[in-house]
Amino acid sequence: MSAETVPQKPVLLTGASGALGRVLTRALGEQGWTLRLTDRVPFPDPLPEGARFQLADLEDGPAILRLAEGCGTILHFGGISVEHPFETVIGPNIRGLYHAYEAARRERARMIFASSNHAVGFHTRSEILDDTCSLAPDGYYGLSKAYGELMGGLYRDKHGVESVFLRIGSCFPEPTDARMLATWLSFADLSRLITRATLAPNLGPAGSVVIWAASNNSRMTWWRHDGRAVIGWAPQDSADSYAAALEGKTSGNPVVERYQGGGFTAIDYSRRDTGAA
Ligand code: NAI
Ligand code: 15L
Repeated sequence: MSAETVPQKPVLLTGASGALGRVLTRALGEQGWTLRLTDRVPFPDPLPEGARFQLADLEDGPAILRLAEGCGTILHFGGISVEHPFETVIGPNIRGLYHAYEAARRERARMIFASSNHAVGFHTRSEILDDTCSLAPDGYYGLSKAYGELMGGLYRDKHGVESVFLRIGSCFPEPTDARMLATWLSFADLSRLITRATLAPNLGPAGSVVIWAASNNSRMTWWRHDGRAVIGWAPQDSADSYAAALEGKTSGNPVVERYQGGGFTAIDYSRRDTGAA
């Protein structure tokens, strides 16, 4: 196996038993990668050759440090993945994130952080965002992702830890509503993205990049300019072929339709209007 397709050191994947963790385990396993998988629930699939799984809670700092020993990359996909009350989010997504960054610092590993479009979800759909746009979380979940990107900045500036911040749109087998005609990321594009983010020899002078992680959807007019050229990634799939079936599939809720974050923005929404002009 050539050094250009397989990382030299093992790769730690948190959230391995989740939807995207399973997709990545299969794809990266097929590429011959040495994977250390972890989650707080058992891994439900057969393990690929070169992979080993260990149950651990992200809130158990020493366990995460042990799991990361010798790893060159941490794919941090574990945690609460949709909107929940603050008290539910804080342990896995804030304390757990801190443990993952401490492990990256100790190992001098690159962090590939599954951030989310919900870190910027309260930007309106008429805005075009660059990777330098202001954070605008649309709930406690999005806030935890924004915090993760800020924590990555701290660990870069203070400790030299490299980070790839993936602002993932909607990564599912296929798009299922009109919003996803913009935000959809195919599983194959995700796997190629993780491959490039891991194997890129460096992340440029800044030491971190933001990626708008969506496929090549012609309706993706909200996001532009990111670090994809630095890591050598270009999405190959597109939601466009689903347009005829999904174009009319909207929510009917003016708040949901106004903002990029869609349904998450309307959860526990208590303004009396539909948002800032
Ligand atoms: P998922 O909910 O299927 O997987 C998350 C995994 O994290 C689960 O297996 C869960 O058991 C594990 N986990 C939760 N708390 C934990 C803890 N305290 N300790 C150890 N493991 C814990 O979510 P999915 O869809 O696979 O997403 C993966 C990552 O990508 C998440 O961080 C999510 O926020 C992010 N993301 C996903 C998007 C998508 O469209 N699927 C979009 C944007 C971001
Ligand atoms: C996310 O961050 C979630 O993890 C995922 O379940 C979807 O809700 C996605 O965003 C989205 O915005 O479609």
